[in-house]
Amino acid sequence: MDRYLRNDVMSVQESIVNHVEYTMARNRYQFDDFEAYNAAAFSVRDRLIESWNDTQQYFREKSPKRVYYMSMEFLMGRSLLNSLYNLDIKPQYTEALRQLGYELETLVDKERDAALGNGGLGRLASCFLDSMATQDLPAWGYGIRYQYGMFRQTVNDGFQHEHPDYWLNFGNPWEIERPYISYPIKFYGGVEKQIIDGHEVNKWVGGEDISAVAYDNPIPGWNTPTTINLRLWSAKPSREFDLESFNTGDYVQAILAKQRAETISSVLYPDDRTYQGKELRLKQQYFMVSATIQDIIRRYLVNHDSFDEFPNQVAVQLNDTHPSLAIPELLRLLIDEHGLSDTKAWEITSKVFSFTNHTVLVDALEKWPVDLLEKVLPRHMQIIYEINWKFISDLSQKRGEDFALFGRTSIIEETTEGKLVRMAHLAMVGCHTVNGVAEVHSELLKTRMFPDFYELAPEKFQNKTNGVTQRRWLAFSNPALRDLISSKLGGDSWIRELDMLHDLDKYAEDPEFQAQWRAIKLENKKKLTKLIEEKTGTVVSPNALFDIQVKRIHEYKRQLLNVFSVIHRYNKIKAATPEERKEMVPRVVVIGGKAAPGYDMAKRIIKLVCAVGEKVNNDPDVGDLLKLVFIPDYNVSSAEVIVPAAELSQHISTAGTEASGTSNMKFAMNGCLIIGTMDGSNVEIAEEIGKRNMFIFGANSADVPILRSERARFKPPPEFDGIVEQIRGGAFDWADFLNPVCDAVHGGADYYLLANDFEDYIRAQDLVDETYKDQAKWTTMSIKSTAGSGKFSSDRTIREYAKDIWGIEPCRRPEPGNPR
Ligand code: GL9
Repeated sequence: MDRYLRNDVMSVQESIVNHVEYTMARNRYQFDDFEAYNAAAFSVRDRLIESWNDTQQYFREKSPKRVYYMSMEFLMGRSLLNSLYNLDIKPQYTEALRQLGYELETLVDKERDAALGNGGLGRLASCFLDSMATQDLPAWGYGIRYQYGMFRQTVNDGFQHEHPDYWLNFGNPWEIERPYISYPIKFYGGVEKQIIDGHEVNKWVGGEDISAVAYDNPIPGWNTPTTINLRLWSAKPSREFDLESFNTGDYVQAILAKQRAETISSVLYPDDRTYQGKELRLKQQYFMVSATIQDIIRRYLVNHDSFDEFPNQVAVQLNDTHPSLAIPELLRLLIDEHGLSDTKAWEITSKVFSFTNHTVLVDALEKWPVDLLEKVLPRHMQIIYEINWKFISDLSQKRGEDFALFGRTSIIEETTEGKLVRMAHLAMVGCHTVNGVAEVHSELLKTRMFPDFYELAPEKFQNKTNGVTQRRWLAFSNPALRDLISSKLGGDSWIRELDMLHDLDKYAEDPEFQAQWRAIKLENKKKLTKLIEEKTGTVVSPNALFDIQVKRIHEYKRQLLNVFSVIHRYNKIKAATPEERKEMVPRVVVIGGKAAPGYDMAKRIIKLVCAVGEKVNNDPDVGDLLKLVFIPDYNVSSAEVIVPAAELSQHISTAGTEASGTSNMKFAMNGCLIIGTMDGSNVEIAEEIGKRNMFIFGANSADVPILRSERARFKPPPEFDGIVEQIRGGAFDWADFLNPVCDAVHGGADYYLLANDFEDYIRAQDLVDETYKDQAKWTTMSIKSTAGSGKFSSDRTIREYAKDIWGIEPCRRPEPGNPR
């Protein structure tokens, strides 16, 4: 297959101008930055489509086993720069645009983020797509094309406001609408026994029908001809008109009723780790699952006439339990629509699925009321009962009539308020593998979360430590550092083999290299300084130590502990003599992140950050010694500016609460030092980078339950109590509003053990200051952070999934003499 589109500057320019005129119908001599961005994006999209088509054609010819990554969230961010780099056409586009009078860098900022996710879980899915494409895996992602992604956050006088994310209002050049690829999706109705060919079968009848329409999003790999697909489903009214309501004469009402179908894919739920039993959310999950499984079966049947080969051709990874209705859905389609026996259908289904757990917080585990499932998905509820019945019978064969065990492991939980379906148990029974996302987390799954299942089927449990793509998070967002690294490693192969970064260790103490390393950091800090001023109005000095904590606001992540240490620092500055102040290391503390709209405590924490910032930033005694800023609307694009500029980043969750964390990996890659607890992937980062190159503090996960049980007898450090009193006493105003925050960490409360870890945290923070005074030492640690971060490439994670869970292999299209 020869390429059709050419990538020389002239051809690129012509293609951009053509899109201005013929796609956007604007004047080709006069268009603004947004139009220029759009035209450039359409022109890149043409190239993506070409590569996408050739890749998919090749997959069809070779027919390898494929993996489907199903996720309710994909936090993609922007595409223009990523596509230009991955297709290796950035220089031509830069030049073509320059000649037309536009600057690529300016246009890049015109793109709206695709924010179809909440945080770590959704971003992980996006990093995985990048790694699957780059490693030529026959893989597709499946999800929902939400019309409104993650809300936009503004902060007014310290209060969070949520605004709709109108990301599609000005069109989305990165997607390809496929109106002909659509599937019927049913809700409600009932189950009827019918006799077909002399067999009794269950048929799901009546109810409401809507359609799922496909939108394809090409995902190019880096330095490979492979472009894979992310297929997102959008809800549309079904084409079969509901004749009854049309015939009764109320035509307009009937149309309006149809229109409501679209609400199913309209909005992403912004709740992070608190499970809410909302009917619309259940319908979203089933909508995505049903469309996806129908699509997978259709593709499989193109070149198969029985289902025998299905498990050898299809692997499905469930990103958390959110898509776990895929298990009963595949069973339903195989049994009710394709006529397989229950036994055969189960044999196939149980070989196809695997699932990832992403949390240790019990409130986050999904449990749908049986009543709700029975109403919305009556046939699936039947199937779930059958799966459970089979599971419990097998169990009683193995273990005898151990009713306590049945109660603990049953897919159905009986509560005083009614019965619930435990989705994690459904997934555990229906999947061949379950994995945690970091070593400690995977251990907690076995010992604390699902010990019975572990005992019953230890072979199902695996660990797959998370990773991030070094392309977006280092090579593209920190180009100066990329060039410096490439100059030492003899080229850019490390962009696909991140372990090569180890070789940087050699230069960790080289003064010349250190100077270059620091100069790059300083430039990145200057860029962040601009962003901070734009977004908050606060002017900070790029010469201060940049200390960053950006992530969802959650009590377990302990942004509060960070604020307490800022107050401690403020008090110290106030008490210091002018001579002592001269010895202090100036610090800019940046906090950012969204609070779930219904999470009252998280919103009060944001208010506290802003209130303390207000006081500190305007105190003439303090000057540049300390600034505290809250950056509003933290998202993928702002992370791309923040991460390369960070010198210290905080990952300070109570041990045993953060499943993995992934931003710590991005920061470490960019030479940022970590202050953190022995939690989640910090533990493995410490193994790779060395504890002495980090600032580790606090209780470990084995201590935590003990400390909690002894808490009644624990006396918080006087300083900690002093800070609580300071807030309560109105030192930062808003005392009444902030009291509940104090109550949560005071006295017998403090579930996340802030008071227990406080003194060790302050010790670690003091060590940070001492170390920073020795810039050579700091820079050595910084270089070693980058050098030691090779393990945390999502390429490594995906290789492990492919080998240990999916059983799939790369399938790379040969390129006739053309690199791309
Ligand atoms: C999360 C975990 O809390 C993180 O520790 C983990 O790194 C990621 C990815 O595995 O998954 N689970 C989860 O529900 N979220 C995570 O970040 N939440 C959001 O995505 C907001």
